[in-house]
Amino acid sequence: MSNRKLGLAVAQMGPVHLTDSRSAVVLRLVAMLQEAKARGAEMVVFPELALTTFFPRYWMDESEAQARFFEAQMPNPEVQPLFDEARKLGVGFYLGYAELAEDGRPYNTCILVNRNGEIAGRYRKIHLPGHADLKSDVPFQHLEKKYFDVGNLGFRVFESEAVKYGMCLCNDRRWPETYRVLALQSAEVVMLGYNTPSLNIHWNEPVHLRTSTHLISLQANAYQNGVWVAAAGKCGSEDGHHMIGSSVIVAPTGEIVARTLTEEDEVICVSADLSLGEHFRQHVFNFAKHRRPEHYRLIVDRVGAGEPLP
Ligand code: CDV
Repeated sequence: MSNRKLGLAVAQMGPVHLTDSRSAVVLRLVAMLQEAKARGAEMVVFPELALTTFFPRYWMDESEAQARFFEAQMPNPEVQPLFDEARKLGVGFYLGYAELAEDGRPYNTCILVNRNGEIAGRYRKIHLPGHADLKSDVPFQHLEKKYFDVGNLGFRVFESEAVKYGMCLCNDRRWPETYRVLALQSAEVVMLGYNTPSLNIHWNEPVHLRTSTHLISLQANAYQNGVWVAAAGKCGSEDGHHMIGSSVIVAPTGEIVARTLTEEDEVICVSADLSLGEHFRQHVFNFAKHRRPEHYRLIVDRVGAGEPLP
């Protein structure tokens, strides 16, 4: 078995307020990239929609949202310093942002940038939570279904600097299908960013469960797929709207090996032994040997739960 190590960091972000400029946010990202590199990182994971506040909580016209919060080019002059620093330091990163694609379609997107500062992979969020209509009886909205199209690139694995990376975004982390599709492409590390409000506007969920279900999803899926999972949150109170922290790096054992302590900008970093994932994939989760896809048909044939099979 190989003994391959990856310096893997998660750069959690504290709040980004409505009045914060992109340039100010990028300065924070650059500072965390530098700290991560000094602590041995080769890959740094930033949150979902890292450049702006979590704007799907606000109702506005799509055209206004796109003008204020979306990027039509990546990199663009405001974000370029992050790409430049990555190349200078020789460190890669994952970054979530709102993308206005060339054809004008809006996506909740993340990119993989390699150690040369080049975009080496792109993912557009598939599991979009929330609603598209205005809810008048809740303290805030969750309008991802209004502002974003469902991602059209699938779950893909990108090999960069000899590491196989899978990417997803926030709500995707709660769906086992996400990780399994990536693991079937031999992903070694799954990277994700998230913005998870501490209050659930859809049903009355105790606040502690928000963190508990976040961690359960990451830990179970890391273990069941033999992958490292690196999850970066944007957290704390954005203009009075609180989001959970608890950004983590999870080993293929399902154990949390690093976890943030604060709800502010904070870097955690580990030396991730990629051979640990190989161990699980060759034994208990040896897919080629043990999977029985002929008995999993319903997973792709049905969307919602229905009647028992005849
Ligand atoms: N940004 C997200 O996708 N947030 C969801 C919330 C709505 C539950 C999440 O799964 O954390």
